[in-house]
Amino acid sequence: MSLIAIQNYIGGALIPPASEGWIDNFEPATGTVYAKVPNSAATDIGSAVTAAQAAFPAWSALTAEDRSQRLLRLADLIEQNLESLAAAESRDNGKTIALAQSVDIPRAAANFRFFAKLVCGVSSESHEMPDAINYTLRRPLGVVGCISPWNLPLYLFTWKIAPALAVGNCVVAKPSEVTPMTAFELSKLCIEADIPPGVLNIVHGSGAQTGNALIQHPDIKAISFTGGTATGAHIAREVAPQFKKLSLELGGKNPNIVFADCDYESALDTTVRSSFANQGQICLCGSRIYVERTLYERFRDDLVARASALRVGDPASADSDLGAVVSAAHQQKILACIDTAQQEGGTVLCGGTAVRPDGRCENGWFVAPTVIEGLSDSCQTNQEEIFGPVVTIAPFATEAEVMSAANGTKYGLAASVWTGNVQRAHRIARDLEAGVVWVNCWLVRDLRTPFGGMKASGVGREGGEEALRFFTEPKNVCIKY
Ligand code: TXE
Repeated sequence: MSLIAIQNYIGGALIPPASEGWIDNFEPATGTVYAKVPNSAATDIGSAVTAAQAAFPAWSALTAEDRSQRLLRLADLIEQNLESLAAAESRDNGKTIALAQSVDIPRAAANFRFFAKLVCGVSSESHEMPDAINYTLRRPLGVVGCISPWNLPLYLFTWKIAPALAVGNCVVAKPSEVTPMTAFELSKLCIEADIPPGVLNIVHGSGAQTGNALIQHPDIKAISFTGGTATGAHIAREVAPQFKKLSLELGGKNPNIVFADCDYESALDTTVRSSFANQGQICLCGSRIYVERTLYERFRDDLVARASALRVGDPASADSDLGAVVSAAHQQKILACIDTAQQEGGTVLCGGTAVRPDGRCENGWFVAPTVIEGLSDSCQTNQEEIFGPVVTIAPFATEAEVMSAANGTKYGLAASVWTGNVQRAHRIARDLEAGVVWVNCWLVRDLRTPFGGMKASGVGREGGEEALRFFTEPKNVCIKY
């Protein structure tokens, strides 16, 4: 079988990397190589920036409505190709086709649609003085860089690209080299949608080579990054002396706090989802479950029963609840984290091992949904992101105790709280160190709201007008009466 050769999308054309360097692209469910990805070098990034600079004057001069029309056309095309994009995402990432069809691909279309509409309605502030008036002009930055991870490939790629383009920037974007396929498919749809050449450029390659070349390029005005916290720290160090704008969406170690007065079935159902959706590879997944002591044993036993009943297998099959994790290296990392948890004194209540399905997926990278009990709050398992289908569970006695545990990590991305007590819900939401707090729900997303983390989970916010602000430069104009 010949390998699919993924191409860069530069200046409106699909082209191979200048240096002919390639990376293997694997299908996680089977463990086989099925495509090759350009490992682009600084010259490819340079060509993309040149193309984007050439496109910028005309693109930024279009009316918001004109840009919006182009992006809406792209959203339409994503929707029209939902099935093939979902199949491609599932094959490339290991997630179930059902999840890609219901979440990833619809959300990619929604990202373009949402920002295309939002940009048509923006207004800016004015500040009046007795003898003068100030108004704020918001201008696009120029050429910006977007770097995205492998867990929600097209979803997170478009979440950055859409607002950047909507406000008139041109973009050089680098998807994860681990899951490049739907970004490649998107470049074909951009050609079909008549997105002007150079407005969006997609350059594939490793973080060390292509990603570094992108963040170093002197003509890139801003970097929007989602990925690991260590990579975010590296990018922050590199970019700060260049005075680029920087948005970082990083990891999480999110608490789920379950009080005895919660709606039990809803808390349990959602906790199963927030623990294991996408094989636990969502930065918003809850990974530390705290349950009020009076409810603890019942909730723990039901969670373990539900986790054990989840079917792990071929992501293309409608019978699978969980697919494969993204790579062999990631599977090894997750299994090593489970070993560490046991060395730290944790008891594995279910899962804890790799899964080897029969048939075509026997060599794929699967991990059983895992629940671990008996660990201290300060141990590595409860402090470091695992990013797999692994959660810990522990009882708590008081609100003060659980708040201290919940806030006791370096991360601060998301949290979910389950309680019927409205005062407590507000109090906890106020005091949790997290950029997103869900009360009696999880992953309910309104694209207008600020999205991002505090502490080691990131800097800045995406979503709604926050994203439009990030991708523009405000300028105060003062006119004397
Ligand atoms: O992410 P990386 P990795 C967490 C999760 C995971 C860990 C490592 O815990 O186990 O991070 O995952 C690009 N300059 N998350 O190593 O490397 C890279 O090519 C510029 C959380 O896969 O951060 C890819 O496009 N770019 C998370 C992107 O950064 C660089 C999602 C993310 O990859 C670069 C993914 C460099 N020097 C992992 N090095 C979330 N918050 O959603 C890498 N990249």
